[in-house]
Amino acid sequence: MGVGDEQVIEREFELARERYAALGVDVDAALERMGEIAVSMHCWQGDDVGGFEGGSLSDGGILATGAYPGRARNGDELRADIEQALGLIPGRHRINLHAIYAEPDGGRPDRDALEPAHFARWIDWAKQQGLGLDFNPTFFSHPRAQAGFTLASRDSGVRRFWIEHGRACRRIAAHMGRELGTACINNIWIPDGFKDTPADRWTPRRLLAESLDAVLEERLDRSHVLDAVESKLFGIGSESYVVGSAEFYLGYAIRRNILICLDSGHFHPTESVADKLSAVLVHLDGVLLHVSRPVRWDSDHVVCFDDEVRALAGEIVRGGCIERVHIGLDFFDASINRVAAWVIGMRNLLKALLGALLMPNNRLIELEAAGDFTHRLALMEECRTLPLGAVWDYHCLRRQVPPGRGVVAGR
Ligand code: RNT
Ligand code: ZN
Repeated sequence: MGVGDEQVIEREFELARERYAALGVDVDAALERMGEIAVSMHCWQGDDVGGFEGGSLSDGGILATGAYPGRARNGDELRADIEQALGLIPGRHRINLHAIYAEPDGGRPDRDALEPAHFARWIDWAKQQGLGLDFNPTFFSHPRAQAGFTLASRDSGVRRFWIEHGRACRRIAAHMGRELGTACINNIWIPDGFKDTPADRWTPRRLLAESLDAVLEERLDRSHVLDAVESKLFGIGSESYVVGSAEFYLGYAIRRNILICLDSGHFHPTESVADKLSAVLVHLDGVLLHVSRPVRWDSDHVVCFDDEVRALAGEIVRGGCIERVHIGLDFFDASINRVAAWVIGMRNLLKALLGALLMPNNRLIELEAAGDFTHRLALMEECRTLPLGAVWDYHCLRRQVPPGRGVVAGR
C-alpha cells in the first residue's frame, strides 16, 4: 500500500459519500458508530478447538477438519496468532475463551477444580491489549462426556461433576469481568443427545433444567458476568434428539432472565436467525450471537459476506438493538490458514454491519409504514450495489489496518 493507493481510496470514498448522501445516508455517522462495535473473536479457531489439556480431540459433536500446518500449541502461540489477526481487523474487539484453554502453573486440575488463577495469563494479556474477554465452560473433549451426556446425564456423579464445572466457570467469568471492567458472557453449550430415536425425551430435559438451576444458583453481579444458554438442532452423535433444543433453552432463558445464544449453524437450513432477533428480544434483555456459516449441516465454515450475514446485520442495526445483541463468531476451519480464517470472518461480519449502517433505513421503514411495498423492494435492491467497498476501505485505512486490496496483496 503506497501513498498513491491511499489517495485513490480517499477519492473513491469522497464519491461514495456523495452517492450515499443522495439517499439521505450519513456516512460519517455510520463510521463513527462502527468504532463502538466490539465483536467477540473465538480463540478456538486458532487450534481447531484443541485446548491445552493435552487430551484427545473433541468427543462432543464438535469436529474441525483439515490439516493446514501451524496450529497453535500453547497459550503463547495462540495469543501471538490472535494478536496477528487483530492487527488486520479494524476496531477494538473481545476474545472468547473456553475452559480448555486454562494455563495452570504445574499440575492439571480437572474441570470441576478450575479457578480464576488458571486464567491469569489470559487476563493479564487482555488488560495489556485492551481487550474484553468472554468465556465458555467446556462440556466436551473429556472422559466424562464420552457417553454423550453431561448436565443431563442419568448418572448423578457425572451430573455433579459437570455442575461443579459450570459453577467454577461462572466464577472465572465473573472474575474476568471484574478485572477487565466489562461484563464477561459465560455461555453454556452441552452436546447431550441421542444418536437414535429416544424412548424418553422427558427425563433428560427435566434433569438439564435441574442441573442448570444448580449451576446458576450462586448470585453473581450482572455487571461482571452474563449467563447465556445455546441451543442446537442436532450434532454428531445427537442426530435424533438434542436435550438443549431451541424451545427448551428459550423457555429456560425467559424463566431465568438470562441470555439466549443463537448460533447461525444450529437451526433448520431454511430458518433465518435474523428473523429470530425481534422475536426473542421482545421477551429477553439480550441475545448472544454465534455467527457461523452452515454448509448443508452445522459445519462451522468461515463467515462470508453472504445474504444471511447481511440480513443479520440489517436486523441488528434497523432494530436499534446493537447494545442488546452481543456478537461473537463461532467457526473452526483447519483446512486454511487459521489466522486468515479469523481475519476473513471478522472482516466480513464488520463489513456487513457497516453495510447495514449505510442503508437508508429510516426511508425503508417509512415506505413500509406507508404501505408502499413496491418502492421498498426497489430501494432495497438498489442498495445492493452501492459503493460499500469504498467506504470499507476508507474505514480500514483510518483504523490503520489494510484495506481489502491490502489484505490480498502480495499473493
Ligand atoms: C457447538 C456450539 C458451541 C461450540 C463452541 C466451541 O455446536 O456451537 O458454541 O462451537 O463452544
Ligand atoms: Zn456456537
